[in-house]
Amino acid sequence: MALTDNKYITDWVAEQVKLCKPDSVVWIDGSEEQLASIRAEGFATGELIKLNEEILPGCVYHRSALNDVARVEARTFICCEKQEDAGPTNNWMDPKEMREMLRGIYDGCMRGRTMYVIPYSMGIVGSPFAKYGIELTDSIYVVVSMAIMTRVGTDVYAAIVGDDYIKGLHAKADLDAEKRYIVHFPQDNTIMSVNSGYGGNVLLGKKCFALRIASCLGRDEGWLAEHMLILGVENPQGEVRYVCGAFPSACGKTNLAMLIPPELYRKKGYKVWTVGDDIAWLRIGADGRLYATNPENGFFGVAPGTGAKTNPNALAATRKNTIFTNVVRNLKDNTVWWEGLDKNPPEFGEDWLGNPWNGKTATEKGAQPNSRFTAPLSGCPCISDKVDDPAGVPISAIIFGGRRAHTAPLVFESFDWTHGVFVGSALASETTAATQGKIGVVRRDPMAMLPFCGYNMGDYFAHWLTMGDKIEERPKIFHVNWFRQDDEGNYLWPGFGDNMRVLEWVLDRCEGKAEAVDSPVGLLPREQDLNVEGLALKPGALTELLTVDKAVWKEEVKGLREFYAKFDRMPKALKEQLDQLETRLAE
Ligand code: GTP
Ligand code: SPV
Ligand code: MN
Repeated sequence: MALTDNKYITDWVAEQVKLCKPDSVVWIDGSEEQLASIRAEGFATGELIKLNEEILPGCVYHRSALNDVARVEARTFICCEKQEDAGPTNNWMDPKEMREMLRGIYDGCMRGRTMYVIPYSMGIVGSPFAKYGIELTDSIYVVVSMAIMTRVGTDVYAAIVGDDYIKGLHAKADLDAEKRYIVHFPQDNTIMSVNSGYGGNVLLGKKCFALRIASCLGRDEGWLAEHMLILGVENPQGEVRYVCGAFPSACGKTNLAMLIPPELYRKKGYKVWTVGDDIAWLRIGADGRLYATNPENGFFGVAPGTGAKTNPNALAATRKNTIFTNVVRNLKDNTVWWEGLDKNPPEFGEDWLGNPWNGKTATEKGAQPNSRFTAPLSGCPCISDKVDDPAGVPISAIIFGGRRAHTAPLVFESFDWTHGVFVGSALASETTAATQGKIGVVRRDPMAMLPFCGYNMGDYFAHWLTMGDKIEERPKIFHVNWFRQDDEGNYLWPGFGDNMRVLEWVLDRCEGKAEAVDSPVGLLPREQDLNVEGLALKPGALTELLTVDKAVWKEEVKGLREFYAKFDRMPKALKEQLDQLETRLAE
């Protein structure tokens, strides 16, 4: 039975039912009772596997299809009216044509299945900044995941006014990769996803809504939807300063957001608090400062590499009520394992494909490189007490970063907001397993938003510039690179908890307490400006980490010029920044 009498919702659901022809429709109310019965159904069909209730209470295991383990950018579309409004970095198709084609794919695709109606909120229900969505899906995995990642419940229906909600239709269909489409219609606030069961393609509140659609809303309403972590650094005086960080997929947002400072900082009383690990909605507050909220309610984090040494907080967050996707199953005690968890892989395991896997002798990886955990925010030991504050947290600094083996120094500061926007627009990173395609090739990923900006990125850069004009106390903008390597391919910087040392310089710069020197690319710390006490850096490593190689950067400028040339709508101010960088490099 429908749980709302809002005609804008019931009519739309009825239309989708007519199209997809499910055997039954279940309206999700968000209650634990209902979720438990849906999980039980998942256990019965094998879509979900219950894990060891003593060791991992409330946790389940799930596998997605072999050909369906990451986002598919080539099959992701922004179908606004005019192609130029989608811009040169998005796939586009005429919205009418796309709807027509999709109709053929969705027609009857839920026969023999149940359609679930999920009412969800991005942000605190009823808060002025919350946005609502309804996702229709034929996947139990989606239902239980959305219940972790977003705020699901009947209160969402009461909060929706008229047709002011994002409509999402997801169908697994046949999981046919050739007919897989992730499509956004920003003018109708509609998302259609078909033939996938992988999180990033099907948890429609996340990338599709909170980034692609929300970026369009932000453009129209004067705010920003960003692919950013949000963290708070508490100093020994008990004051907390907040930082946002945009790094491309699988480049360290979750890890930085949950950082545990090195002992020497902990002894002094430093702490890091997590507000968000993937998405930030940024608005200008009444006091003229920039405020960030995390629209999500959970973490959809990369499993491999998450261990007691690298990210104990993330690991702790996954010990209860978590869904593990495409990791190794330990058949002996019905738990999970992945590369980088510990040095004790299971002997009697099952790899992510479901084949027998002995971690003591295996030559192949057991977990898919983009295997993930879906865990509630509330399970994270370092979750900020501001995470549920509808006003959000005031931002002191914005950090852009990527994986660059060479080129980018450990950290630099931009000269001002406009230069900072330029630095964001120039962000590049080696590709990872988070998206289908080749891994390890450098690509431009402006503001880490290349796959997530729902409109023309030239307009998006202009929007960033305009936001800067409106913010009274602008955050300083920085660039970091934890991934610089020596000639043998070893990381020069220890990363993880030790990134605190860089955060300290960043925040001290914001308060005018730290020194910096000029370089062609921005303001750099001198070696003595970074606290490296107790670090066993290789001789010369720090010097190299803080070196700007002009020859390498001249190549970078060339690449950037090619990238900029793709845009008709590149703001003049950014083109001038590029010219100025080139001039500084020639000096
Ligand atoms: P998405 O969820 O895809 O948006 O990714 P993310 O940016 O949250 O990435 P995440 O923090 O999950 O990191 C991905 C990988 O980078 C993991 O395998 C980490 O172990 C590795 N990583 C994170 N931080 C560091 C670091 O400081 N140094 C090094 N060397 N590796 C890191
Ligand atoms: C990313 O790829 O940036 C992610 C994971 O955060 S997904 O939700 O799959 O997009
Ligand atoms: Mn992400």
